[in-house]
Amino acid sequence: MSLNNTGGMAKLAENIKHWGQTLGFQQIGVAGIDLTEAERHLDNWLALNYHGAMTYMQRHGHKRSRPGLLHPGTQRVISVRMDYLPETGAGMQRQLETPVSAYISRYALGRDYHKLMRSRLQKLADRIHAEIGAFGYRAFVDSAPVLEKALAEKAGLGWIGKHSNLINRKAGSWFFLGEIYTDLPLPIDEPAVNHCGNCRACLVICPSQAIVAPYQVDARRCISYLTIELHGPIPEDLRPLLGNRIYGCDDCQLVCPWNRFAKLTAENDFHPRHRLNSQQLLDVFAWTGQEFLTKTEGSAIRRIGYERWLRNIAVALGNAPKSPVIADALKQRLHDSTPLVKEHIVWALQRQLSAL
Ligand code: B12
Ligand code: SF4
Repeated sequence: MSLNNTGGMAKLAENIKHWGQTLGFQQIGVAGIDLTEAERHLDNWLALNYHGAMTYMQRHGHKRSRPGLLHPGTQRVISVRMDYLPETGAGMQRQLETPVSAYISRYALGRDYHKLMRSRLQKLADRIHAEIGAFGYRAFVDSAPVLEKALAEKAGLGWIGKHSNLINRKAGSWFFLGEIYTDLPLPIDEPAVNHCGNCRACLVICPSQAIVAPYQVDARRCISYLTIELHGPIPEDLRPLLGNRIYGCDDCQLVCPWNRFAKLTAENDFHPRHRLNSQQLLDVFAWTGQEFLTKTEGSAIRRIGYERWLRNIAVALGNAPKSPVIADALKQRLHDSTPLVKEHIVWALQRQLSAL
């Protein structure tokens, strides 16, 4: 293929989209690298301390919003998305509304997406290499300081919604993002247009009022942050708001009207392992450290470790309807727990025993 003219680059971009789809990506787009507006929002978000203890969000200066600083020579970003939803809304809603059930975010039920998408992106880069020879690139899936949503929006994959996730008109928001930074001057796609309109459903439903204004999430209040990213104790005033969510939170996406158009995942690897979509709180609380490791092997859940796993479940048990069985299970774990877990168990026991 001759790349010496714009026609050659346009043909290559068309081929990349086709190869990407055969590799399992639902959509592929090309963005330029000017993220000036997103950078302003990012700087503001950091200045307000909305990142909480996620120090990695501020560690890299402007590398996150200036692709050329992260990977010198970058001219374009090939942005991809992959659907991950393994089941329809009814199953999720049932699990969420049953207080003794353990709700785990749908994105984390199967194999860790970082691994799966990285290897597919590498295959896409290899395919481009096979066609045109050596070219400059680097592939990312939430693995480096990259503003994935802003890039995907520019590449036409969807718009950043009021809950701050990327939404696609025909596919909702239950998908992951990944990208290839490249020095190829591919033609740039049209950015996506915002279709949130007057809807405020996500702001209203958010259990912890973490969406403090449209497009602004204060991570310190977000249940996803509290159950996954936060290492220490969960602030006491927020614990009741977690309900039975023990790993991540999907409420703002569950309520989004655009998710009526979401497609179920085509990846077997994203299907629930070890019935993680339908576990009971008492069962997962009873897992030994070894069971935790076995049942979360290859899953994103593993990175929070056994201690935070128990911390989160203790909070959910404190939020469950009062029951002597739950109180007994909490008491039994008291003696062999770390100080962090113990403190959360004591909190849960106080709530369980207060009116028994
Ligand atoms: C940090 C992070 C988090 C943090 C903070 C979330 C956040 N909103 O930033 C926490 C732990 C809370 C989190 C939670 C979740 N995350 Co997360 N997270 C990230 C990460 C690593 C960086 C996001 C980022 O850059 N934040 C910085 C802030 C400034 O960005 P922002 O809030 O999106 O703000 C943008 C706009 O809203 C706008 N903006 C900001 N302020 C203002 C103000 C005004 C007035 C306007 C008009 C606009 C505006 O500009 C900003 C820049 O574009 C990305 C991966 C990556 N490298 O990009 C994944 C990522 C965003 N997460 C993802 C997922 C799946 C989730 C969860 C759904 C997981 C779950 N089920 O628990 C939740 C969703 C919570 C939510 N409502 O955001 C996916 C989202 C896929 C999608 N369809 O969009 C990503 C892209 C990972 C991936 N590779 O797929 N996440
Ligand atoms: S993930 Fe949950 S807690 Fe976080 S913003 Fe969405 S609804 Fe709120």
